[in-house]
Amino acid sequence: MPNNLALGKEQLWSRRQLLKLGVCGTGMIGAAALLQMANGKIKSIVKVPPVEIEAAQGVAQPMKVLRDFDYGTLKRENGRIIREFSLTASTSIIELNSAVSYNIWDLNGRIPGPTLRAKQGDRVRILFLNKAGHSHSLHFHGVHPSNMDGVRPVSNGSATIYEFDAEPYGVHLYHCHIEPVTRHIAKGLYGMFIIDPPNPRPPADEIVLVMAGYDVNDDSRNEYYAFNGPPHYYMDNPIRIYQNQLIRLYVLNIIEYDPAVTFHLHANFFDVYRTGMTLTPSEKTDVITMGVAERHILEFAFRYPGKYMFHPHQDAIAENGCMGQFEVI
Ligand SMILES: [Cu+2]
Repeated sequence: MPNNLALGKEQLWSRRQLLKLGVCGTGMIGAAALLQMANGKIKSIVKVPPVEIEAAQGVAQPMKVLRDFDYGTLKRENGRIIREFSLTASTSIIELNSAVSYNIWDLNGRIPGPTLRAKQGDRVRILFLNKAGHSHSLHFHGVHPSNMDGVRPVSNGSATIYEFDAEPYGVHLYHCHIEPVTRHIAKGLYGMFIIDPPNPRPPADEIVLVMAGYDVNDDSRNEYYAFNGPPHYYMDNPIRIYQNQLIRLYVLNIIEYDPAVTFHLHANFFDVYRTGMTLTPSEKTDVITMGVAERHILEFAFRYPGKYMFHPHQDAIAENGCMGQFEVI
């Protein structure tokens, strides 16, 4: 069974990559050749190790969140393509460890919310339904008119539509903007919003990491931290990646109450594409500082197999849950 699953996932991933590159239908061999023409360094299509996603994980779905991109539903209206997304806010409970549960607001039954993905210039429409028992909103980072800025409250039980052009390309985010904003974000109402450049980036194993904190005793300080939902998850369940495979991390810091954190990767250096708004890296480092809502693309490949940790180098934050590891195979 695991082998069948593995094959299925790899095929699925390859197809998704090909779809993104617009070469679907040319077949695997043709596609691989096409990639070689596009970039002399690329030897084959992207290889992604199989991921076993537990069936019922509730609101915390860290293995799914890693490589789960929501491209929306494409519709044609008045000769224009609309990329339509649906986001529903609800209430739920996340298990932070075996002893601590925490009430949160989720989006589409998960924390962080879905990673929405569009291409620069797409018309984007977000149908937002609020069933979370309190007024909320969705404020998107990017360029859009004032009335689409998502700061007006959407009362419990009602819905609204946000519509704008996806620009500029980069790694952006969306979050609730109802006061106290710190509280509304810290309780789960955030997600990543990736706008791809007109010409796609080179193929890579693309991975989403969202750093967040949890203030469970209302003292405006975080007691727990995490990547993609539950604390410490990727320490116990390392993220498997392939040796010498280009890895593209989309990293967001949405930790409230702490002014900034760093992101550090062990035994390697990464190329930094600040806010994902460039096609060439601005620097190479192994630790980068990120203020609240800052996000970057970080690229690297591992030369040697084994396990390698990643975490903020504020070690107390790492030790309270914002810590994980890659397993290079
Ligand atoms: Cu809110």
